[in-house]
Amino acid sequence: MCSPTLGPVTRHPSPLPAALTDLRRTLVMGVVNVTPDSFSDGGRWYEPAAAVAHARELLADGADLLDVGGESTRPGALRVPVDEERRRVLPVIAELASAGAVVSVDTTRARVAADAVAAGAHVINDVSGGLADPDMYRVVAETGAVYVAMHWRGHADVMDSLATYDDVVLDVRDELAQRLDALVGAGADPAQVVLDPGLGFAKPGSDNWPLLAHLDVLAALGRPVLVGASRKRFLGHLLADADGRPAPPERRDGATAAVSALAAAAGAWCVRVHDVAGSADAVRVADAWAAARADAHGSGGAHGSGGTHASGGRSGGRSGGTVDPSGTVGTGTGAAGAPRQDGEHGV
Ligand code: PMM
Repeated sequence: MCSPTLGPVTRHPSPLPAALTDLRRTLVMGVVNVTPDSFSDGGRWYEPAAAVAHARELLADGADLLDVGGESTRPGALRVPVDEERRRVLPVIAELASAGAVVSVDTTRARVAADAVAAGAHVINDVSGGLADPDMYRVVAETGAVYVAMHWRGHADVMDSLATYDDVVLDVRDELAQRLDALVGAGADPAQVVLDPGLGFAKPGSDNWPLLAHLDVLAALGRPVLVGASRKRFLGHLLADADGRPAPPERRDGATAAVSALAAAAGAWCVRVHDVAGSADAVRVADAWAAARADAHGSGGAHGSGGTHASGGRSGGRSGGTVDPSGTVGTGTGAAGAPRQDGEHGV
């Protein structure tokens, strides 16, 4: 599990518009939280018009797709009634989709997912990986939409008490493998599925770094990987001040962009972020780096450092090259995280 060697590659899930699948680099998903209480931006874009305006800014900053959510997942958050969740997200999704944006719906509810796809969403992003709603996999199979299955152990009000692992990387991998099997058993096409380690969800700070450092272990399940590190608590702890006070969410965007670059270098399919501009730059840096490495020395490199990130050619968009269609993904670097000390809310 701890091998730094490169693993198998994954490409885009399907179906997605060619404007995205033509891209070889890691995609950037911009977060549009239509909630009064999300941990890093709660309330700022609660009204549909404000959410749409914010989403347009994210597109201008370089977002490849937009993730629209109507229910906060911060630790301790209470459930939102299903009709309230629908009221929040559906008008925003419909407007963005009709304007040509590629939209994802961040929901754990089958009813909301089905309605969102009918309103134009291409992707169902389910932080529960299907565990919160027994009807979700039927909707995934029937709609044929791309489905992000995140690692999850329980709702926000209880998740901090469920963070016990023998080996966090292997346990998360095995639980995601079970989700993948269950999806296929319910009639979904594996090509629809993206896997996500669920950073911060039932994971204290110290558990998030091994998951990032071993994205190759998740990628070995044969599906694209999405990384959602943006502004999370473990980054706040990493950047704590001299008195040990975690950096506040608005101070975590530089670290988020650094994770995006490293995740892209490790072959992640997509990064989900609040500050799109920083990560849009970061994935392009990772891409240019990998392409230059491949161009100068070819896959496997004359300099023998084990790099095998061939560019796969440049096509579409502003760059090419991170996710190698014939090659490999690698690992990032590890570091020690700190346990939660402050009662702060936020994944
Ligand atoms: N994190 C949050 C919400 N949705 N979806 C995926 N797939 N992966 C994540 O890590 C993830 C997510 C955390 O909440 P936020 O929207 O307030 O950042």
